[in-house]
Order: sequence, then structure tokens, then C-alpha cells
Amino acid sequence: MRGIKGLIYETSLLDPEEGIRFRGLTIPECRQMLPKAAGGEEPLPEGLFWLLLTGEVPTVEQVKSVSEDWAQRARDNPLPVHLTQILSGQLPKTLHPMSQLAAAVTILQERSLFAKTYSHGQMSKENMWQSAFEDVSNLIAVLPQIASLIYRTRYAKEAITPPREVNDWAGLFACQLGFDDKKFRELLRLYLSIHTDHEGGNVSAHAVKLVGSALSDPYLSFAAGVNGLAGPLHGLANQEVLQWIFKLRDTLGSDPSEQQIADYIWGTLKQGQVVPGYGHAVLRKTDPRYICQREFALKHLPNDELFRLTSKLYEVVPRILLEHGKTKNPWPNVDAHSGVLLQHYGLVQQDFYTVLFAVSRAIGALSGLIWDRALGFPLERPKSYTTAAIKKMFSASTAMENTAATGRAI
Ligand code: CMX
Repeated sequence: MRGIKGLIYETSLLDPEEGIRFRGLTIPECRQMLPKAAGGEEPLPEGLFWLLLTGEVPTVEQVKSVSEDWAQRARDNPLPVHLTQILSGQLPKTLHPMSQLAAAVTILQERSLFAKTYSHGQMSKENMWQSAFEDVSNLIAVLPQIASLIYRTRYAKEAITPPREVNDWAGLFACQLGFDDKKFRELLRLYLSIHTDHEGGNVSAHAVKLVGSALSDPYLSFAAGVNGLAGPLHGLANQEVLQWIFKLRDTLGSDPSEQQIADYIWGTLKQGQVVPGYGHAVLRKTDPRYICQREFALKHLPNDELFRLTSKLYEVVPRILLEHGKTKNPWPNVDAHSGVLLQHYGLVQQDFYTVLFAVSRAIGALSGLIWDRALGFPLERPKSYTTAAIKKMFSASTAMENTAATGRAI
């Protein structure tokens, strides 16, 4: 399916050379133009939501209204007791946080207005987007609560009381996770903005779109996207990157030479494994999401040991992947950098990283889903063939070509 143009997706478009544009805006433009928290430098994810949904750059007031709306929805719809009980102890510790997140979102589905309206026979194609919008807003409002409960339970952490000046979605999320550091809040605002959307064909966004096309409600659709994001070739790569770098550091120490790094990469490739964080199905240049995280690191943590190692990898991996000759894109993607920043601020539990990606992806993929329902898109149902049918089709066309060439049937 690579490169087959088969989907309409309004909220963002990915150029192989230039990277993602959110409603026409590049990441540097979003960082410059979208409203920020008071005294902050990074865009607020609420602004991305507004931009993706409406196609317009929001004002400070408009972004504030989204922050207030989500906070109000979270207060009005606290997590049900059965869900908090399940998340705070009843699930096995071995269950991956992404599986916990998918389960939690599915459990919350019972509050879907979309499903209720449909089952009461009150839904028409014209009004579907409205209950989709309600569900999406209610779900995004409580995702930080769900994610932070998973985090605090799994790693025995405590939430902190938000300082008075913190009232944005990402800032409050940082406090719910137990972090009381201005720079970490800024990092989370950036992180949750840049992971929102990457056009419609990536596994998580496409899963949301596909499942939504059956008129499954936004909760069920998003749970499908979470399960797709949990794959190591997609969102789980941010966890894999860290594990790979730590193994490298354990083997070579924290200041390896270029030759040692090159040999290590060859070792990974010769074992038939991928170098996590490098390569992309569409991109053919360094991911601008990588670049902006690198800029953040250069500004705030230039001497961090892991960051220095990540920078060295940036110099060596592409050269080796090119020499290896298989990978179409030898450059780093978003996942090559994100874990290093989180480690610096003390969010060291790698198996939680993809949950942060998922919380952000909700903003993009679910904005896309609202548009799918507004535009009345039909059930997605590509045609499939059996191998036998394809063989028959080609043997028939080969026979026809031979007939045309020789003038007789064979
Ligand atoms: N290391 C080693 N080999 C790689 C590679 C990497 N980083 N990236 C691609 N390849 C290999 C592929 O496995 C494939 O090999 P085979 O022909 O033996 O199957 C070959 O190069 C061609 O693949 P491609 O067309 O360049 O890449 P795909 O579009 O098939 O896959 C991706 C894209 C991202 C899955 C792949 O580059 C990869 O596995 N990267 C590492 C995992 C990763 O970082 N994933 C995160 C992507 C971003 C995200 O979704 O979050």
C-alpha cells in the first residue's frame, strides 16, 4: 500500500523532504505562531487542537477557552470508580502501560454520546460530527488522568498540587504525573504538540479512521489507534530507542569512539534487527520533530550525557544505514530523541513513553475522526485477493500478451 493515494485526511500533510505540516504550518511556524503558556516558549497542545480542527491559528483567548473547556469536562466527568479501581491495582504489573491505556479507553466507552445517540435512532449523517466532537473533547479531557493514574500506580508516584499559574492541559498533566519543574512542563507542551498528527496513513491515525468508518464511536476508534501505536515499528520505537542506547552504553561506556559505535550498529544489523528511531515509511530527511527536540536539548541540556551520545549516533547511524543499503531513509525520526529528553527530567520509565505519544496522538487522530464524520465518509473497505486469484489473474494476462505477440493461443 506504500505510496498508494487512497485516503482523504484534512488535518495534516507529510512531505517526504520537508516533514509534517499541520494545516499548512511547519513545526517551526507552529512553535512561533501558536499561543504559549504565560512565560513559556513552546506551543500549547490546545492550540494544535484548534488549528487541526478549524484550520485557523487560534488567539490566546481561544486557546484559553479550550484549556478551560477540557478542565471543566474533566471535573464534570471524573473517572468512574470501577475504572480507577482497575487501574490502581487490579491489573497485573506485567501488563504494558499501552495495553492498560487501551483497556481504560475501551472501558470508558460506556459514556459515549455518539454510541447512545446512534442506538436511540437519533443520528443522521448531518449531526454525527457533533456527538463525535463531544466524545472527543470528553476523552481528551480525561486522558491525562488515565495516563497519570497508570504511571503513578505502576511506579508508586504521587501527584503534586499544580502551582496557581498552571492551568493548561499539558502543564496540569505534568503535575498529575508528579513533576514540579517548569522546564519539564515546557518539554511536555512541546512533546504533546509535535506528536499530535502525521497525516492519515500512519498505523495509529489510520486505525482510528478505519475503525471509525464502521461508525464505532471515538472511544472504540481511539482504542484501536492506541493498539496500533503500541507496535515496535511505530510508537513503541521511543521505548526501544532508549533500551538500545542503554545497551550500547553498557557495552561501550558513555564516550565511545565513532568506530566503536559503527561496529555496534553493524552488530544490530547483522542480527537482522532494525536500528530503532531511524528510518521512516514516508520521510526522506531528518524528521523536523527530531530537529525541534534537538533544539530543545541544545538550549536546555547541552551537556547531558545521553544527549551527547544521541548526537554522536546522529553522526554515525545514517552513514552505516546508507552503506547497509536497505533502508530508504537513513535519517532519525521523532522517536530517536524523545526518550533522552524525558530521561533528563527524571521520567525514566521507558515503558511509559508510548503512552505520552498516545495522549498526544489523540488530538490529531480524533480531530481527523470528527472531520470524517462531518464529511460523511463511508465504510472503508478495500478489495483483497487471494494469492491464487492473483496468480490466475497474471497467468491469464500473460497468456493474452503471448497471444497478442505470437498471434496464437498457448
Ligand atoms: N534499521 C535497519 N533496517 C531498516 C531500518 C532501520 N532503522 N529502517 C528500515 N530498514 C529496513 C527494513 O526493515 C526493510 O528491510 P527488509 O527489506 O528486509 O524488510 C528495508 O530497510 C526497507 O524498508 P523501508 O522501506 O526503508 O522502511 P519501511 O517503510 O518498510 O519501514 C519503518 C519504516 C519506520 C518501520 C522502519 O524504518 C523501521 O523499522 N525503523 C525502526 C523503527 C522505528 O524507528 N519506528 C518508528 C517510526 C516513527 C513512528 O511511527 O513513530
